[in-house]
Amino acid sequence: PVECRLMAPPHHTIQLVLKVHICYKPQQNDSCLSNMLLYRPTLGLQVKVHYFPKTYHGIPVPLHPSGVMLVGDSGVGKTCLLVRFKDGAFLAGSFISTVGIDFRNKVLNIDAVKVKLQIWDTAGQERFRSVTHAYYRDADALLLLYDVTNKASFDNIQAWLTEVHEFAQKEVVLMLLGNKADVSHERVVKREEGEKLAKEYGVPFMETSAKSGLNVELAFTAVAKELKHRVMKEPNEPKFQLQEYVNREMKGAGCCRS
Ligand SMILES: Nc1nc2c(ncn2[C@@H]2O[C@H](COP(=O)(O)OP(=O)(O)OP(=O)(O)O)[C@@H](O)[C@H]2O)c(=O)[nH]1
Ligand SMILES: [Mg+2]
Repeated sequence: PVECRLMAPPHHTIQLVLKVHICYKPQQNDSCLSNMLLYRPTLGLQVKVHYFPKTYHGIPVPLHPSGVMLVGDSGVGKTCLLVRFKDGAFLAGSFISTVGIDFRNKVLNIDAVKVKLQIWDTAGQERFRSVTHAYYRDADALLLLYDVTNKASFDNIQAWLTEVHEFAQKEVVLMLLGNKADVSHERVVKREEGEKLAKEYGVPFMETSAKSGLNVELAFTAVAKELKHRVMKEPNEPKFQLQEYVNREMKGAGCCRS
C-alpha cells in the first residue's frame, strides 16, 4: 500500500506519473500488444500499463523506455546537449538555468530495434540537489558532464561520482562527457586530462559540443546500444564494449560533424 498526499494551489493540475513494473511471460497467441488502460474509479486514478515484450512471433518490438539522466555542475551544457540531440539546434544567448528537472523523449533506431530514451535534464545548482537524488535510482544510464572551459566543473566530477555511487543503481550505464569542445581559446581542461580521469574511474569518455554537435548523437546512441544489448543479448553474443564503440565512432574536437 502506498499513501501519497499531493497539494496544489487552486486551478493548478498535478501530473502524477506512476511507474508500474509487471513481470509477464508472453504467450504464443497473445494479441495484447497494444497499451492497456486500466481505470480505478474508486481511487480516481488512471493507470496506464505499457506492455513491452522483446519479440512478438520473432519480430523485435519496442523496448521498455530507458531513463537517461544528465548530471553535472550548473552551466556545463546539459540542457544544450539535450536540445541539440532532440531538436538539432543550439541554445545560444543568455543562459537559463534549469529549475528542478525537465524531461524529453526520443526514440532511436538501434540495429532495427526501437529504443525509447526518456531523458531527464537535471538542474546543476546545489539548491536542487535533493530533487536530483530522487531520480538516480530509476536511471538506467547517466551522462556526467563537465565543461572544458571550467576547471571547477572538472574538479567536481569526483564529487558527482560519489553521489552516483551512493544513489544510482549499481549496474547503471555511466559515461563522462567533456562538453564545449568547440571552444579553443578558453579551454582549461585538456582532452588527455579527461581521458586520464575517466580511466581512473573505469568510465567511458569523450568530448562533446552542444554548439557544433560534435559527438552529441554518438553519446546517446552509445548509451542506447548498451541498454538495448543488455535486454536483447543472445546467449552466445559477446558483451557490447561501450568504450571501444565510442573510440571507433568518435570525432576529434576540430571536427564539426554531429
Ligand atoms: N561554446 C559552447 N557553449 C555552450 C555549449 N553548451 C552549452 N553552452 C553554453 O553554456 C551555457 C549553459 O548551458 P546550459 O545547457 O543551460 O547549462 P546546464 O548544464 O543545463 O545548466 P543548469 O541547468 O544550471 O544545470 C549557455 O550559455 C550555453 O549557451 C557548448 O557545447 N559550447
Ligand atoms: Mg539546464
